[in-house]
Amino acid sequence: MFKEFLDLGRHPIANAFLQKEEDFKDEFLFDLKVGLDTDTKLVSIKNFVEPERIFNQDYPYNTSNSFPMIEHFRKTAGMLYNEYGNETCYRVLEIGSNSGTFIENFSKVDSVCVEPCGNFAEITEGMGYKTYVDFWTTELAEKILSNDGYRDLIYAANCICHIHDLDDTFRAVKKLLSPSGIFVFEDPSLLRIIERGSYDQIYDEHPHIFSVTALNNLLRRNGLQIFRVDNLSVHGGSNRIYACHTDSCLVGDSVRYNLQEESVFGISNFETYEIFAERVFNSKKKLVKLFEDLKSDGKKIMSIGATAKSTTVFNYCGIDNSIIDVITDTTIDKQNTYSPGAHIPVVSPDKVNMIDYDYAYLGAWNFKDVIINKQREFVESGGKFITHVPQVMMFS
Ligand code: DWN
Repeated sequence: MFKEFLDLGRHPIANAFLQKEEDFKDEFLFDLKVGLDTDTKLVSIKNFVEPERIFNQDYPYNTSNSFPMIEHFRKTAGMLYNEYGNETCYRVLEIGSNSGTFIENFSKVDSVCVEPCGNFAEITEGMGYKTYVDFWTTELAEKILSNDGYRDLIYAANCICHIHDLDDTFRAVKKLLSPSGIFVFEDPSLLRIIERGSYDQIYDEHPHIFSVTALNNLLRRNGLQIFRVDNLSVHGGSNRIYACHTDSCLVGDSVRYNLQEESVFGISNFETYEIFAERVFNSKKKLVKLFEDLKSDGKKIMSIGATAKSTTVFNYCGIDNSIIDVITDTTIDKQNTYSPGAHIPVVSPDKVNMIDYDYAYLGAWNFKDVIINKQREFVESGGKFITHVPQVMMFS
């Protein structure tokens, strides 16, 4: 049974940046409500947005724009190759290959990409990787099986939690995975989100927020089994899940440890989510009050990182251009646009003189250290940062 616990109000598509002011009136909005499935323990949003509205030719999030993520994928690929690879048998498939930052570490001959966003599929095709421009389904898995054969490694980063029908997703993996193959995927951790109050990880692109507990239930009923879990620091705390065909591998201690940690934390108890919802509401009240106080003192505020996360914060908290003058982002496709829903101008960092501002809100708080390092002059001239994770605060 789906039990709702959080109502974040009306929201736009988190990455649908608007090209011009005339586009504001036609903006698509939906009710962003969140609940727990009391049977599987899966946390999901209530109203799924059709994936074609989100993942299409105009999808702007490009992993290549975040140096820490390029490094993360290089290291991940190296680790997987060293620990599970074999020179004679390593047929890879990446679901949601974006701009190719993971797959570029693997052979062009044996690797296959799946990417529904045409703009990114073109990039991996151009790099020499066979790319299916499609959504991940059992139908597609059957097609790949007949064209390209079984896969020894199926990998997906920040992608599986984007897919509505998880049973179909896992059945599709089961079909295509070689008998001794592994399915490795990483997504934000529900436990870390609740712990850190980072409700901004909830938006249209994330119809599900995964706990290891829920994944264990869902994978099992589709003939797959988790055998290892790595806790990662990326994106504010993610889990990398390793799964195999049921009974084809030994279940490691990390699985028991994570399930136990989540159980002690209360991940299956509805009360945990009611407390989280209360915390989210208080976070909004504090952030809005802080911004209002700063504005009434005549302070100038900008924001760094036009993230999907900041779309959630700005729309939930009703923060617009009267509070935040401008957002900077290093992604070319987001520059010279307006942020979804809040309609704050987004520009290249070169267009903003940081020392003209008193405060910088961290839309990309997950890259806090990298960003702060680049902003020494801002801090030396008295500038301060604002974040809401793990709590609403200012710091320099
Ligand atoms: O799962 C998802 C994750 C991986 O990426 C998606 N559903 C959408 C997206 O979420 P996000 O927009 O919250 O992701 P990031 O990785 O937090 O985005 C960081 C943004 O900040 C990028 O647009 C690049 C920008 N940036 C910047 O302007 N200056 C990043 C750094 C490090 C910087 O110094």
